[in-house]
Amino acid sequence: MAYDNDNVFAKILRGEIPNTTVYEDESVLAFNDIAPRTPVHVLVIPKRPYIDMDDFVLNGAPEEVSNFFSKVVEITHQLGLREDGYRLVANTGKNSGQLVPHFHIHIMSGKPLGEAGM
Ligand code: D5M
Repeated sequence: MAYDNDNVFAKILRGEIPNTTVYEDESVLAFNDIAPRTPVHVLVIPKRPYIDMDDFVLNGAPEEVSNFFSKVVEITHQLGLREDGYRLVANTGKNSGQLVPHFHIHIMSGKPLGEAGM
């Protein structure tokens, strides 16, 4: 499957669609989910084009992958989530219901989330 340059997160990265940025550096962008399902619902994406978690982990450079996950944790700290905790979700492929084909991690928190699901 080829990366779709017209997906919504590609448009956000090109500045064609606005977003509410909570963190940005040369390789990572984090912004609020447009339809938050929890009081804190932030999406973290690599700036380079990967379709999903599988694509990212298998085809990204090892330092790029480890840097990304370090940034995700850094962002949870920046958001003040360490003490009460948070959930990370990375929908991957058809069965997951992944809607946007640019790899992203959902950071969800702000209330007790229960056992599973989103
Ligand atoms: O989740 C894709 C997520 O992306 C979903 O929670 C809505 C969110 N989304 C869609 N469009 C936008 C924009 N424009 N800004 C912010 N968030 C957005 P998935 O894991 O693919 O199901």
